[in-house]
Amino acid sequence: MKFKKCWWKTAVIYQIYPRSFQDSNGDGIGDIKGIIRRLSYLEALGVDCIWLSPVCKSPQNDNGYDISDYQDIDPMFGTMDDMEELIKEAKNKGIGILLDLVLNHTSNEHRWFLEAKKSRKNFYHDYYVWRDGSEGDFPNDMRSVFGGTAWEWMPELQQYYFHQFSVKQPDLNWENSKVRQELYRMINWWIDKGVAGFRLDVIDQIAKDPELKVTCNGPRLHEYIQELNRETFGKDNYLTVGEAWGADTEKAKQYSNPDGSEFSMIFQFEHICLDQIEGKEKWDLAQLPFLQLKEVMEKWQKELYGMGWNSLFWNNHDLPRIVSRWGNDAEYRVESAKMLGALLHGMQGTPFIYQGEELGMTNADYELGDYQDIETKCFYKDRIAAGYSHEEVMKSIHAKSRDNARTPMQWDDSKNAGFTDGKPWMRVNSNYETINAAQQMTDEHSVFVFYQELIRLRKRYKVFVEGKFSLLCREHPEIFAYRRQSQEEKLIVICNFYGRKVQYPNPSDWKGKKLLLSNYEHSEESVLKPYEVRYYYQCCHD
Ligand code: TEU
Ligand code: CA
Repeated sequence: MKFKKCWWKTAVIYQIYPRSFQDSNGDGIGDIKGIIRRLSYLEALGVDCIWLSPVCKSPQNDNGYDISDYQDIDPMFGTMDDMEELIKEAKNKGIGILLDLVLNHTSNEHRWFLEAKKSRKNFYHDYYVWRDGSEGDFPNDMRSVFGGTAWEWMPELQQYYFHQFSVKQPDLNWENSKVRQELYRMINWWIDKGVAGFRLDVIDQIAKDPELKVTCNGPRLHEYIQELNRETFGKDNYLTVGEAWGADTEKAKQYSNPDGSEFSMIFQFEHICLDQIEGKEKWDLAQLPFLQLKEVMEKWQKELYGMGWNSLFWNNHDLPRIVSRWGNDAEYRVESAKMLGALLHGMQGTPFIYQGEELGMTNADYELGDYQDIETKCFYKDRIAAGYSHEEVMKSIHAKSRDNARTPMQWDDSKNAGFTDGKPWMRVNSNYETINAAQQMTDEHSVFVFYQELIRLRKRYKVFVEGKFSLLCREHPEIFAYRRQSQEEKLIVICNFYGRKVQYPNPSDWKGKKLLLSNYEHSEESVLKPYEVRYYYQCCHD
């Protein structure tokens, strides 16, 4: 046993999207050597682990989520030696590396697929999901997440293969035990390299059953996950987090069962899907229903208490920037970025910070031609073909494109924000001269210093990890407030979620408690300023 039981309950994770983090060789693309160079920045922030988005060999059709060799590093990112050095150097700083495992599909350039498509009799053919048919007559009407049909015709085999994502991401056939065993061998190989855990890409889609038109939560899903656990990371207390868009709280309890039979935790997306028209796509924008946000957060906090474990996140490489989304990235950028951070970090679970979130980085200020993401490009084509206007479509893209998260990291105010000496693969946000790490590391009022403090507080007071959650001011249309309570400690979190001053209805909630943290220098006691947040704390022994 290398890892202490449940060590990840006190951990804070930082997600790196390698392409956009730090370039070291001037080709305009972030790489592993670049990450190594910035480890001391992460050490200063105080995080325990890095979740590294995929760096394995890939044709980069979906920025590395299309893997052509799980046991090699893409030359764009460096070499296996670089990767080993990263693992070692990070460990020296007390930082673990979480590998992103893409087990639902491979690239169509993976050796297995190249073999599989040679003939129906090939050993690897059954590694993927095939259906007989005739050209143009699809096996059924299942759709790809990136638009269009999920079936691709292979004339040489007179068969279709199944892809939930792009045509270049054929789905693996988990029903074939050889596929599973091969993946387990690969994972154990990475375990031997000294990683601290794994993030499992779209793990709830591995047990698909096209016959039943099922992708999420297929009949054999938990059987597969438990086997995966037993054969690989279950042998020690690795941190594992499964991406599960289809999870409700009941399923989450099973995934994060304290008996350790599946994962440490999952990413669920109920809160993330609130600002879209119900039953439609993320692109179909709706106002955030604030009372519902409180309800959803409360439900997850309560239901998993003692029964499982939550991950806490606002951002990742697929999501728009939270400060632009539910904060105010103009007038109150700093205040609202801090408030949103503190709102989340006061809850029970393991917090994930996405690169640049700790700086209050904003959505991309892009024109159509600047966007690179395959999902955004497919969406634009589909909607224009469906008769939407350019303006309407661009409004959705500005709000929800995955590229909002993928603009290069803003390190300093030099050319290209210090991200690269060359031409960046994607345009740097033009606000880098005012929003950058160098400035914020020396400014005691910065978002960065505030995040440092959030991490420090979580390490210092057990109530952040253990306290039981109860919602305060339930019906209040502008205030998000809650209490965390453990045997010995109490924490009160008070947030003004909007840009107007508001009277806090029950100042007695914080009577006799110490102000631990706030995003304003002077508080007006019972009045909350725009996006104001306060932590109040009390220990029974005081
Ligand atoms: O994302 C899963 C997924 O379903 C996303 O495509 C999601 O629906 C979309 O981003 C919301 O806009 C994971 C990875 O995080 C993503 O980057 C990959 O593209 C995808 O899997 C395929 O591997
Ligand atoms: Ca590079």
